[in-house]
Amino acid sequence: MVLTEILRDFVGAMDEEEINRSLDEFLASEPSSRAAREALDACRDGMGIVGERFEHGEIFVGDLILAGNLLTSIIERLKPLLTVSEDRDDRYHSEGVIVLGTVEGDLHDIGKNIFRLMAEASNFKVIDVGIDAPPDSFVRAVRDNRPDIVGFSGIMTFSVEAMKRAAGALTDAGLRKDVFLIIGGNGVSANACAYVGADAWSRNAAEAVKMCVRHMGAGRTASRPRKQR
Ligand code: B12
Repeated sequence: MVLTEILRDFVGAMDEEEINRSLDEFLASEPSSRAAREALDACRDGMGIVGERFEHGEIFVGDLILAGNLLTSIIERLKPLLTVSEDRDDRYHSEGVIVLGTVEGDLHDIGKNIFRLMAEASNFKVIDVGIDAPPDSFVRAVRDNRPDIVGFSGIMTFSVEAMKRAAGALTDAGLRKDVFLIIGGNGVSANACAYVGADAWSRNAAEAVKMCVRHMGAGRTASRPRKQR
């Protein structure tokens, strides 16, 4: 088994001791940032296993909290590698502004925080409205900061409805047309993207940051100069 698969299984089993041993071994091999992102993806798959175990009644909410803390500590250790990249796309520094938040009713923020970390590493300024963010908080943040991009994070099934409400609130406030709207989280899909009326969707933070960088590049033409804030 390759190390990423081992890591996925230990995260799935929430075996802290083995996770740390695998991570020690991984970091000692002086991995590239691409390898670190693959390790993180493997941990996310491991969280999928944790979710299934919860669904089957093998583990309980307290274990979800523990799993969340475990993933947060893994991210802390991988952080130095996640904020650099050998990809040409990622090295492009965009200087865009993103308003980001986990939509109303949803308390999950680990994925959102990974996206934030990676976006900041690509020189985006991120205004984070936090978790369980009502539509109004997005409207206020967009009005105050005139971002280029708005990101909705959501992982619960009902979060797609909450995203739709937040997008509707931006439209009602006359702000939707001024921003590139991207949605993310385990449950998002092309269908969800169309339903919410977003411009893009992703279940992978690194890919999503690339989309945002590309959007900034595409937006900066002579006829569409950089926003004045
Ligand atoms: C850890 C966890 C928790 C922790 C969260 C801690 C935290 N600080 O976030 C706690 C204990 C709080 C929790 C609570 C609950 N949870 Co929970 N939880 C999980 C678990 C195991 C992992 C989530 C996670 O962190 N994944 C890892 C991250 C990295 O993945 P990600 O979020 O998808 O993020 C990636 C991408 O999607 C993307 N991304 C994320 N955000 C964004 C935003 C943008 C703009 C972009 C572009 C990209 C992007 O980038 C990330 C990295 O690539 C999942 C299982 C699973 N399969 O995910 C269940 C899960 C989500 N939880 C679930 C449930 C049921 C609950 C509770 C109701 C339990 C309860 N009875 O109380 C509560 C709900 C609270 C609420 N109202 O939100 C269900 C949801 C069912 C559903 N379909 O709605 C799941 C799927 C478990 C299951 N299979 O039953 N949970």
